[in-house]
Amino acid sequence: GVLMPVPVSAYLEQELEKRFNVFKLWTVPHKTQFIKDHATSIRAIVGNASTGADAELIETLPKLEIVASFSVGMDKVDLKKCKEKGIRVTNTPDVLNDDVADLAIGLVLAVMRRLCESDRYVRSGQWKKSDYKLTTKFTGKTVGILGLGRIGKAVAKRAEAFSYPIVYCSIPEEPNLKYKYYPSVVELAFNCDILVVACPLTEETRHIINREVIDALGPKGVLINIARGPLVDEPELVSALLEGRLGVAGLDVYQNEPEVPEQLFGLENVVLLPHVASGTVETRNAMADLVIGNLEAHFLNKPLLTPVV
Ligand code: 8YV
Repeated sequence: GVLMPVPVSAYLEQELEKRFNVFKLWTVPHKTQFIKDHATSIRAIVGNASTGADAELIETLPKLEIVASFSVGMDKVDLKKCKEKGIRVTNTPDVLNDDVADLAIGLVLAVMRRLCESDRYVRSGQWKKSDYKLTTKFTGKTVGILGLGRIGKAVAKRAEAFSYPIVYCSIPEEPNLKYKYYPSVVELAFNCDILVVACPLTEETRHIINREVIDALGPKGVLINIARGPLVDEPELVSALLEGRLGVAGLDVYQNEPEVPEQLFGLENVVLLPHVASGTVETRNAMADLVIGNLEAHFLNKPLLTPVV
């Protein structure tokens, strides 16, 4: 059997049900009891970016062989525990790079050219009553990318059409001759106009965007986060936006989703999206196919398509 703690994709559910006995945890009233009752028949978990497999769940399932996450980010899976217990782990890399990078550029344009605010200005009838204020030019500004991995590179490729120069910081350092490297995120923030956060969330990167980094980006700076909420010290971000110490922010992810700091709701210098960077039909189906491919490979004793552990 395959345990799904949360719904992730209707197409994936349907395809899994053709092949496996699927336990949909969100449909049962007493989850802990249900897991106990079925513990010995659950051999796989399919979670996502919000709910993966923590140590407690892994310990409850003695027959667990594989965690196949419907996400590229692995911060909600206890990888150490999986390694210890010989449980395989897979994710869904690459198939979502284009969408996430597209959305990062979309957010830059949205915040710098005030697209959402302009839309509200037209809809509310303000156009007839007041002049519209000028915005800020994107082309020619410096884009800084934190994390030049699969997604960061896709962002850089798109940014090349707008930005000069492109600069980056990556932990560990990712050699790239095309773009200028800064060894620290503070230096990166100090030397760019637009900072795009595109690195994985780990113990080392939690709150990597702290007050010092936000202040280095400054009152004209643009912060874009399409990675993970906890990479940013959220209360610091909120106060910087409220106080005008940071220019604008485009956010797809938050510290405690689906909670979003309500102080941001009244601000015009933010664009807020509900964690949708990979959310196109095409990409979500490709992610689902990877999950299925990995599970099939595992149960047929073939090499996994996208192994993490
Ligand atoms: C998803 C994500 O939004 O891949 C990731 O790491 O955050 C996302 O693509 C999520 O897993 C969809 O359920």
